[in-house]
This record gives sequence, C-alpha cells and structure tokens, in this order.
Amino acid sequence: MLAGTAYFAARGWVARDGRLRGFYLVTTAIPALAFLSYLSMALGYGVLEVAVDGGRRTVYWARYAEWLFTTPLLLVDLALLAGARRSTVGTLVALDAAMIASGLAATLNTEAVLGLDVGGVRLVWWGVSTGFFSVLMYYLFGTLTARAADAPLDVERLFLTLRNLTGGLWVAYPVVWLAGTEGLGYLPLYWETAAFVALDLAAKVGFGTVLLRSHRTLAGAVAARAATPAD
Ligand code: RET
Repeated sequence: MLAGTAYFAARGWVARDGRLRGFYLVTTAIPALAFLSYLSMALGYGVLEVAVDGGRRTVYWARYAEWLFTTPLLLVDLALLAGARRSTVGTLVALDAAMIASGLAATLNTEAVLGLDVGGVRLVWWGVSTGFFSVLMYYLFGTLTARAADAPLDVERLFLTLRNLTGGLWVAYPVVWLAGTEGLGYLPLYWETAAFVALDLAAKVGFGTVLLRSHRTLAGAVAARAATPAD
C-alpha cells in the first residue's frame, strides 16, 4: 500500500496538467489510508475479540474504519470519470457509508435479540449491508453507466473497465465476510485476512494503476465534465 501511494504520488508530481489534480489526490489518498489502517492492525490497535455463541472471534475492525473512507473515494473517482451529477455522487456515497456502517454492526454485534442468537443477529446486519450494496451496484451499473455514455469514447471505455473491475472485486467482500470468522466461520482467520489483503490491493492499487494510466483520457474526462451544464 505504501509502494502504491508513492507510485501514484510520484506520477501525480510529474503530471503537470493541473486538471488531473482531483484524480491524483483522490487516488493517492486511498492506498495511503489503507497503509495507515494495516499498520494499526499490525501494531495490534485495530483488533478486538468479540464473544459469539459461546466462542470468541478475533475481529480486525480497523479495516471497516478504513473502508468507510476509501470506498467513497473509489466511487468519487468513478463518478468524476463518468461526469456524474452531484446528486448521484451524494447517493453513491450515502449508500456506501450505510453499507459499511451496517457491515460494522454485523461485525461487532454480540447481542441476541428477538429470538435470534448472536450469529443470527449478525447475519441480519449482513443482509442489511448487502441490501445497500445491491442498490449501490444498481446505481453504478445503471445511472453512472448511462451518464458515462455521453463522455468521449476512450473515457467511456476506461469507465467500463473500472466499473467491471469494481463490480467483480467488491462482490467478493460480502462473500469473504460470510465465509470467514465474522460470519459462518468456514474460512480460518488467516485465509480470510489473506483474501481481504488480495482484494484490497487489487481494488485500490490495481484500480488506481488502471485509472491513472492515460493522462490524455483523464484530461478528456475533465474537459467533458466542464462542457456539460452545472447541476
Ligand atoms: C461487508 C460485510 C457485510 C456485507 C457487505 C460488506 C461489503 C464490503 C465491501 C467492501 C469493499 C471494500 C473495498 C476496499 C478497498 O478499497 C462490510 C464486508 C456487503 C463491498 C473495495
């Protein structure tokens, strides 16, 4: 994550074209925040034991705190590229925050209520979070994709590549959660952590590398956005 941050920052430094600043700031902040979050987990800060149905589970809650900030930033990148309206950006960010917040509730819950055991209540929160996730994907593949169709062809192509990368990677997160120690416990903590690390690297550093590959395409996206009426 640190190498990714340095790489994006260095490329931004030499980019010269001031119009690309937004893309570089947002994209560099993403692995930078992840680096801090992983450092805190490595140093034993963002880790917690929760009591679930007679057992104890180790939970790395710092990753949710990080996702709360980095996932909206990834969506802002996609929205900038698509030339989305402000209202669409707001909707995406709100849905995303609700998804991560309810995911955190799923992760931290130790209460049994309404006749459900602790594991059951955790699954209910997982379902709520996955509901927000589904609506988010609906906006990403519907509203945002329709908007990107008005952008120059290379911008639209880049948007579609990153949208598909995002859709494909993000959908694995709830699956890993469900299979892992927070959920049904099929996946041991080691493998759950390894899966999240691989996904995080691809969703942040992989995403950023593809996004920042062509300065000309990004400049085209900024110009197209400036040419459309403000909203
Ligand atoms: C949780 C658990 C509950 C259900 C759902 C989840 C979704 C998480 C997602 C995370 C994406 C993170 C990324 C980070 C890297 O940049 C919270 C795991 C739906 C989609 C992309």
